[in-house]
Amino acid sequence: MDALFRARLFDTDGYPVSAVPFGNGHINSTVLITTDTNHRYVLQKINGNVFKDPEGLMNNIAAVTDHLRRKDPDPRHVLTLVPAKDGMLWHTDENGDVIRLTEYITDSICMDMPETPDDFELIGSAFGRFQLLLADFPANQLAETIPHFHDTPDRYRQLEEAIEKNAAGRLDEVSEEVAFFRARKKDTSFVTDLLAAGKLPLRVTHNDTKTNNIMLDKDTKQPLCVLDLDTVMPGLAGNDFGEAVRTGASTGAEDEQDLDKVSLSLEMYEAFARGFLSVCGSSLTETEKETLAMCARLMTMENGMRFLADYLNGDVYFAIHRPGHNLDRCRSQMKLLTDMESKYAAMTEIIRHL
Ligand code: GN1
Ligand code: MG
Repeated sequence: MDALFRARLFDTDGYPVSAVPFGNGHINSTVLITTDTNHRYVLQKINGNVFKDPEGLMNNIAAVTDHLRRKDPDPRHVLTLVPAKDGMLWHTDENGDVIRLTEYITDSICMDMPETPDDFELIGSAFGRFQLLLADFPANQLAETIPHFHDTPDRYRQLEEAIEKNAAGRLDEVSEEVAFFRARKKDTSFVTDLLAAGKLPLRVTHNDTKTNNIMLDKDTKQPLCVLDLDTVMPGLAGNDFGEAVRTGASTGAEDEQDLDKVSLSLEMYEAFARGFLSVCGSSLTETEKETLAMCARLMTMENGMRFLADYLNGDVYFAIHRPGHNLDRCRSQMKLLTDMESKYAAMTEIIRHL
């Protein structure tokens, strides 16, 4: 997209004069815009292959951010959409792609991985707070932006479909990976069965609680603002817990090629759990708390299966930055999951203890 040209369609403070790629997201394309008055904004093109109802998605974000702003009006604490000059909250370009502009959170950083347990405890409390602030948001007002997003059995089915199609002709290379997930098929329905049996409540959740989806103050590293609200929709509290643990409590990057570096840090896990539960623990049911550790395994397995399916499909979903990138991501999730399985007793004990 011609980012500067797009940014100029919005009601900015000053005239947009520079545009540089921004962030490490795998889905939307993101650009940092600066105007001649030195005001900064974030411009994003919503990936229409992934989000089939971008207008429903934008209405979700407008409603959710309004709700959050009523509870905490600090502009660094909640994402602010900048309207287009025609008064719309987004711009639809000639290809039908939806483009949005948000205020840049001043003096902030984001980390792909937390550096210390203290960082991660704070991030845990921020995601816990996010969930708590949305506890009274009417969930039926939210569009389901990606149906079956954390339906792990359905993710398994999609992997089998990708294996069957073998669209990119890569199946021969990945027999070990395929066997790994097939051996764990029975685990996939652990929480969806509880949900179907009415034993877990649906809440308004974030659903993509990667560490880099939160902005921190650049000096104090205090969490400021939760980003990437595209998947805010009804979901399970445990999945927000699990997805954060997957990214922040791993000792290696999501795409680490040296698998010796990838393991679960119980210290980081405990720090996150402490932060998360200190804020929203009292609002969770006993069953929800009992599923938290398993949700960390499930989110790791789910992402591993998604990366493998995308590799088989020819890298059509996640942005890749080198050949085999999705396979590297898949393998690091497999290593992390194996380590979580061996530490599962300790993981559940930590939750019980907290
Ligand atoms: C995507 O947009 P980003 O990079 O924060 C993905 C998540 C995956 C994650 C894996 C809408 O998140 O579900 O867990 O990549 N988002 C969507 O890194 O599919
Ligand atoms: Mg992101």
